[in-house]
Amino acid sequence: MSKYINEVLASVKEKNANEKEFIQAVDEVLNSLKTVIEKNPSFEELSLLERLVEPERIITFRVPWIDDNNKVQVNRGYRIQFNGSIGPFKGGLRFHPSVNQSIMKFLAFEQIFKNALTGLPIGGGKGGSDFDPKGKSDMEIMRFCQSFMNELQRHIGHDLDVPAGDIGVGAREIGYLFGQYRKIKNTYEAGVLTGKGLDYGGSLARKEATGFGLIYFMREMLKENNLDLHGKTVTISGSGNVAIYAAQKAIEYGAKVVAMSDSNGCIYDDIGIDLSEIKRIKEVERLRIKEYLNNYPHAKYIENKKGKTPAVYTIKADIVLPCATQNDINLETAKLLVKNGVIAVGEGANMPTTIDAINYFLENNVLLAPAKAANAGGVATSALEMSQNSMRYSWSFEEVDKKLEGIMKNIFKSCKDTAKEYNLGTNYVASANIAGFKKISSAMMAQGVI
Ligand code: NDP
Ligand code: 2IT
Repeated sequence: MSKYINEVLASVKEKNANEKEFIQAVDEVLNSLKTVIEKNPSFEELSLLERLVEPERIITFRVPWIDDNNKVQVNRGYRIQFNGSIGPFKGGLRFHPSVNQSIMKFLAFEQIFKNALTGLPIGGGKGGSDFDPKGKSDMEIMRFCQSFMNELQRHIGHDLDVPAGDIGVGAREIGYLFGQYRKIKNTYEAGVLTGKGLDYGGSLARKEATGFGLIYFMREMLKENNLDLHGKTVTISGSGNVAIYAAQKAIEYGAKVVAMSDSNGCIYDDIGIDLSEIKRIKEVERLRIKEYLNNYPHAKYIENKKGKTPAVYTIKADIVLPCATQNDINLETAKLLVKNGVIAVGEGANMPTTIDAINYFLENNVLLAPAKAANAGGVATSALEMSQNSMRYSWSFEEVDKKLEGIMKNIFKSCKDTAKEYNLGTNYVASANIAGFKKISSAMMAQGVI
């Protein structure tokens, strides 16, 4: 690695010593950039990397709300506005008890590169709260969202920062957040949030976009390597928004999805999972995945064991799609997957694979579709939602889906072309980082020392 990169990385580790996820995300990106940095001495002269790893702004705030027992609860809210050089800050909101500043910063940092790869004018941001939506009533969710927006509204806007969903935040939460924003601001600013309901400015195909986009990317990556999805066995970690629509598109392309999971465990259905039942359990009833066995008693439920490989990864598959959370696949899990013959891994989640596991996959010729590229379909379609809001117009499902497919094909092409230019073989992890970095660095350099 170049001396400059080493120095910046050392300083990131020192300054953010307790932010292990953020350090991991920076480490992975900076490690990919050696050749690019060495070719451009002006990056060091103008401290470009030091600026790139420092968020433009971090906002943290108190979120007090009243639960159904009239008890006052307090959570911590965040919005990280990491890099606005190519457009308004853009990225999801995550509501999960594990949320902390490190997780927010890693997500916002990755979002910069992902958003650049889409080719659309969106900067990188992320936000959320350590609020746990599990077991909360609908009214508790609403009161929490309203209180969260009471503060967040000061910091967002359709030309400033545009949040959307992520773990624990879907159409219901976006609805409550949007309602509160509209009430406080007394204006109909549709493009301030994306992932809205279809009745009030949402885009068709946004719900499906991350999962569909992941499979479009996977299709392109497999095609480039003379493979396809047809007849392949697929396992998916997670059963939320990304997992469900990745499963739908994979099934449409002739793959057989045999396992899906939630944080408690996985279901294994060797005939192929009935996705309409998963949608009922997760999207409508909001129940645990093991409920699947009630109507499909031939299926198996395997519970996760603390500290052990998540159950879903113990099942043999050709294609594995981590669509749950970060660091889901560590080295031990990667070794098991390789032993079981995996040919491709598609990262629907953000940073689902640890750095040593990534390296192990690459050394063992597993095709790896990296999150920043492969799951960019969600945010890209969010940007299409913003366009439609600005036009006060909406496109059909087919129109949006076609644009999404085109965007994912372009993203794969830039990963492929960059891999070729830098002699990276099929290391799309590095090539996605380089392709994203090129666009951001060029915009930052053009805009002076900011
Ligand atoms: P959802 O809340 O809809 O679903 C999350 C799924 O992941 C659930 O099945 C959940 O299980 C599981 N999960 C969450 N946290 C953990 C954990 N700590 N351990 C094990 N399982 C967990 O979220 P999304 O589908 O929207 O997001 C999934 C991933 O995709 C995230 O990494 C997100 O950042 C990423 N992503 C999302 C995009 C989007 O448009 N929504 C776009 C790009 C990336 P349980 O219900 O038991 O918690
Ligand atoms: O990680 C992500 O890209 C998202 N959660 C989607 C962000 C968005 O603004 O649609």
